[in-house]
Amino acid sequence: MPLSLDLSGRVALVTGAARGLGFAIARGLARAGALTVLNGRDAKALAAARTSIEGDGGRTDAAVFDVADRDAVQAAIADLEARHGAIDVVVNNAGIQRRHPVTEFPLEDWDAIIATNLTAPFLVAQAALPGMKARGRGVIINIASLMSEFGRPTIVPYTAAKGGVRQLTRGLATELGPTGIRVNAIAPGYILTEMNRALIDNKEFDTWVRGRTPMRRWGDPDELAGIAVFLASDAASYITGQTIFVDGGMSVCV
Ligand code: GCO
Repeated sequence: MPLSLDLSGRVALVTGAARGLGFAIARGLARAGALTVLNGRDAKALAAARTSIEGDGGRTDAAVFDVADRDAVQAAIADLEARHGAIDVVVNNAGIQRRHPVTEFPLEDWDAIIATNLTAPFLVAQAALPGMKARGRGVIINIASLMSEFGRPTIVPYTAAKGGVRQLTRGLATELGPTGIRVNAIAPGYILTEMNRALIDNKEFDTWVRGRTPMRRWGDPDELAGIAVFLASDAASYITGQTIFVDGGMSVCV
């Protein structure tokens, strides 16, 4: 079988794609030939992201919906399938982060983190699966985290959610294996994104990340695009249920 990374003819949906990891992954999938649908809740930001990717030669569409709203997800997926005939690849990237000592963590912040980081990937997968099953193929890529495996103070809900994303990936892969639908996860380490701005700007934290990471640096969002293209492609045809850490080595050293 040819080692093909070509995504021509495929339609890929990336949630939370206006900026950061989602935008970098969407651009990577478009560069590999996929018609890439960018999801977010800010139509203006999505339009700017689309212009950037199309200026790069990519083909895009946009889908404005709240990934945590089941009815909105169902309607959006139905609309995309009507417009594009199929959704071949789903990247569940949308995520939020809140940081508080666990004893002071507001329940509404817990609820928001679980809704966006864990429930939403389930909802989007559940909406996309009927079409994928009908076609006998499909790829779901969930964005997990270094925190799927490790903890750190002040981000307990995020850690719980991302631990769940790893198991969601395994559960979906197990149940869907016979259908030809593959489900994998990417676990980023410390990446230079706006979600991490407060950490990047904190000299002490920045020094800790660089010292704790074998490659002695933060990752760039574009360094997540390659693994996304690979997992979406036929080159990964026998890979499912896996979580791939893209973290400069942080997850393997003491
Ligand atoms: C934090 C960060 C991390 C990173 C990333 C690591 O507060 O420690 O937000 O959670 O964003 O998820 O994989």
